Amino acid sequence: FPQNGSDVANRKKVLVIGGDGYCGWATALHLSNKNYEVAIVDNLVRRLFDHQLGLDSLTPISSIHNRIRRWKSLTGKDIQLYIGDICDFEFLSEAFKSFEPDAVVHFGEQRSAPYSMIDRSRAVFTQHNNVIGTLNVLFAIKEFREECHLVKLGTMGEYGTPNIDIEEGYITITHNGRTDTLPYPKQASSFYHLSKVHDSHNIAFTCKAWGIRATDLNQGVVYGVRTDETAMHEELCNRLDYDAVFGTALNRFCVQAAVGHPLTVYGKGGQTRGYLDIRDTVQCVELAIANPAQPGEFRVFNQFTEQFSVNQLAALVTKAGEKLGLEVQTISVPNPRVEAEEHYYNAKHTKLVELGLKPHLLSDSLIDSLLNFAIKFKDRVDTKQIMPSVSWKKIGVKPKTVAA
Ligand code: NAD
Ligand code: USQ
Repeated sequence: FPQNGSDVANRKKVLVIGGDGYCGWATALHLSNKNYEVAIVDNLVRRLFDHQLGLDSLTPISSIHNRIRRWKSLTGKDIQLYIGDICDFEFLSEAFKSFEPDAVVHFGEQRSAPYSMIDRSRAVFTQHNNVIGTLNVLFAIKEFREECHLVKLGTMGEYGTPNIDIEEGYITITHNGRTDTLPYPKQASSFYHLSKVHDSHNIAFTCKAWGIRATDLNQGVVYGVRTDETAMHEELCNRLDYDAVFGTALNRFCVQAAVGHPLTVYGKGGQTRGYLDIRDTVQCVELAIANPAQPGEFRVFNQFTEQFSVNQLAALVTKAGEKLGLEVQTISVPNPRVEAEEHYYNAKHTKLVELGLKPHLLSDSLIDSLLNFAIKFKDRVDTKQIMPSVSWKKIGVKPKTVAA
């Protein structure tokens, strides 16, 4: 589908940092399909973590080069590729100057809480990679592309689990007779989640000081694997992590059910979080780009569609598994994390809905399809990677391996 010159000139240019990862790959394809001009920045460190820790995606994934070639052959659309580390400011500057983005979507961080709690060096790597990477993006926008809108992936985990309702970014407080609207208190509970808190503060400050326009998407836990675009060809298939370091709750439970491993509920299982389908991740990011923040505005959206406790997820997967003839057991695993296991949780999430989000709520059919996906690839599952091996309390300075 060749583009004529004026079309190309009018298309919004979006730089997707972390575009080879789970959320980033799905988003890059979605935006390209929606006729945005897309470039991916990634240093492929996520693939390196797999090699270093002996892990692998449930689904076989193609190299980033083959992914992009396949996309071009199927749709005629180009995705540009900049391989490099955003902590390297010279590399990032060149990518900015050559692509001239109108929006930057920043997924490019070390995103696993357990990874950040393996040992001192991984804790330091996580905070350095995430905080300095984001600072560099802020400086690049200031220096080369002042009007560019930053859409930054934050996390619902920045708020922790307070005993009051969680607002979207800000809370209005009356104290000693005076009232102000202030950033909502942050109580993160891993070095990873804390890196997101530090990012949010740096972004808020630069919006105020330099007039940068930014949207912080405090995303909940993502589940699912297929999006319209990644389902078009096996070479476009997304990654699906099920191991105890990078796998997240519902995705892990579906893979565990498929291979006959008991579902690993940590502690009492009352831990409640916001969750969303990966098809809604791509929708939310597109909505944020299509409706940019104003210059100087630091906008915060809570990006999830439903809340579940870990016990509720285990019950849903058990029911869906039984329908498919699987015998699903659940075990209570001593909690490797330090977190509340029974708590109040009620988080607002209306701003993206106001912008037009049409959520894909968790349904039996989604769990069925995720389970069937897991069954299809069950021979690729290394069951030794399922039980948690990273402890929040036992973290120390000594370099650790996490092999079973
Ligand atoms: P992912 O690890 O699959 O993808 C992140 C990508 O960023 C990887 O491809 C990695 O190679 C790249 N990257 C990391 N550091 C980089 C650097 N310094 N320079 C260039 N590239 C770099 O993670 P994901 O699950 O796709 O998450 C994406 C973002 O969304 C993260 O910021 C994460 O914190 C956030 N998020 C994810 C979830 C979830 O459930 N997966 C939930 C909430 C928020
Ligand atoms: N949990 C279990 N059993 C498991 C795995 C997890 O009980 O086998 C529990 C955890 O203890 C925790 C909850 O489920 O209470 C969620 O854990 P998770 O591993 O699914 O998610 P989390 O560590 O919070 O991190 C993931 C992503 C991260 C993102 C975050 C969004 O890896 O990038 O920021 O979800 S949120 O949880 O809203 O902060």
